[in-house]
Amino acid sequence: MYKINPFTLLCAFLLTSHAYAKSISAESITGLLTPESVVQANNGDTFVSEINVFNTDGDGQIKHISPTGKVSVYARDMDDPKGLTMIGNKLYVADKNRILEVTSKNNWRVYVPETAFPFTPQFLNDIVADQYGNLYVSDSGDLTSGGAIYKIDQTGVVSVIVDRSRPEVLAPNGLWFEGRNQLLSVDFASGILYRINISTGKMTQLATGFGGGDGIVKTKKGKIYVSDWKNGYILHASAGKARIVKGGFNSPADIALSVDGDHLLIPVMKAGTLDFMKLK
Ligand SMILES: [Ca+2]
Ligand SMILES: [Ca+2]
Repeated sequence: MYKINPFTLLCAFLLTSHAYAKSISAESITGLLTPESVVQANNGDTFVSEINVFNTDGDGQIKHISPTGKVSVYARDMDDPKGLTMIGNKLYVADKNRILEVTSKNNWRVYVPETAFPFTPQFLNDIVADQYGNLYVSDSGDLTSGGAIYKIDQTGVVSVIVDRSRPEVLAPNGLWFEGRNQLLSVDFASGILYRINISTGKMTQLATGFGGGDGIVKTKKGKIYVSDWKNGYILHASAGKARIVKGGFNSPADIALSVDGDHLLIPVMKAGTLDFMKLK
């Protein structure tokens, strides 16, 4: 259920890829309400966060898309839900200034309230899990100069990995858990992709030119894809630079990898769609 875990990806591929590849992967899901993030469970269930109206509380929700493409509301009454990730069957949601835990349909609670953060969050954005059940969440701050990346341990305790005291931290957005102790992170203000050591907070620049960098995906083969929300591109990192894979998306947000590893799932925020892009 983690965004990257070779073993679960393999299991999911063996169990579900046949049915999945013949169903929703060929389509674009339309009529979504300002979709921001997407995650796919091993059984092919897909969840999309819908901000609906920005800065309007109570109108956000999570939609469920079945492996056959049937769309329904899974959890409602959220504020501006963005990043999504899963630990087991539970869904974790970065909802503006707090983290929510969805245990089943229409059943959610506040997992980490605003007051549990060392600094008041302004714009919680992406969220990822590691194999130990820790969560990592980005706060994009005012989207130009500040923000932070936090770790949330299995007991819900929040600690800082990096914050605005570092000049590189302008508006952390997309995250990807990598290896045993690293995050990939793209900054929405600078368009720079970093690798971050979770223990030390050391940031290493990997590549530049991602514009309004939003979501990150790393494939089984190690290829890194990033969405550029501001300029409508899906890009990949190559020799320190962003290279265009495909353009023309109207604000592509937090992308994910399908469980079969063959497609990018792209919430296209201003178009209100979830697009599927086959990877070569
Ligand atoms: Ca809203
Ligand atoms: Ca995002």
